[in-house]
Amino acid sequence: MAGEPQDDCLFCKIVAGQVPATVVRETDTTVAFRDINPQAPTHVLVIPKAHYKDAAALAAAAPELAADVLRETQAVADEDKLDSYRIVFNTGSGAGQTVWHAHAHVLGGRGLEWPPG
Ligand code: IU
Repeated sequence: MAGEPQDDCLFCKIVAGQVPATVVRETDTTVAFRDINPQAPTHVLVIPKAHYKDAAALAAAAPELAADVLRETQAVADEDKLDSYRIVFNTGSGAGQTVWHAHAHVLGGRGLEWPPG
């Protein structure tokens, strides 16, 4: 069922505390943790605790929760004192999505080029 934890989902396991992560923020509905393969000095993933396969599914099924995730990206940027930063939701394998639990990448702390690769 939409939103329910999935046994085979790494990020559901992080939410459950079954897989370690460097958590930087947690709310009732979200967790933010540092990416294990950082692409910038700040590279934090913000995820909803509930399982949705990507940002589109999250926004369609639970828009309030999508707003929680977006609000937390701002809080992460504030904590790392970022004036400029990028929020990325890779959606679909062609866009580089590899983990099928919606997540926002918060990237900052260095210059970021446009367009992205
Ligand atoms: P993507 O947008 O689905 O490609 O992002 C998945 C991210 O999850 C990617 O940047 C990985 O480095 C990151 N990640 C992680 O932080 N911890 C893990 O145990 C695994 C992946 I597997």
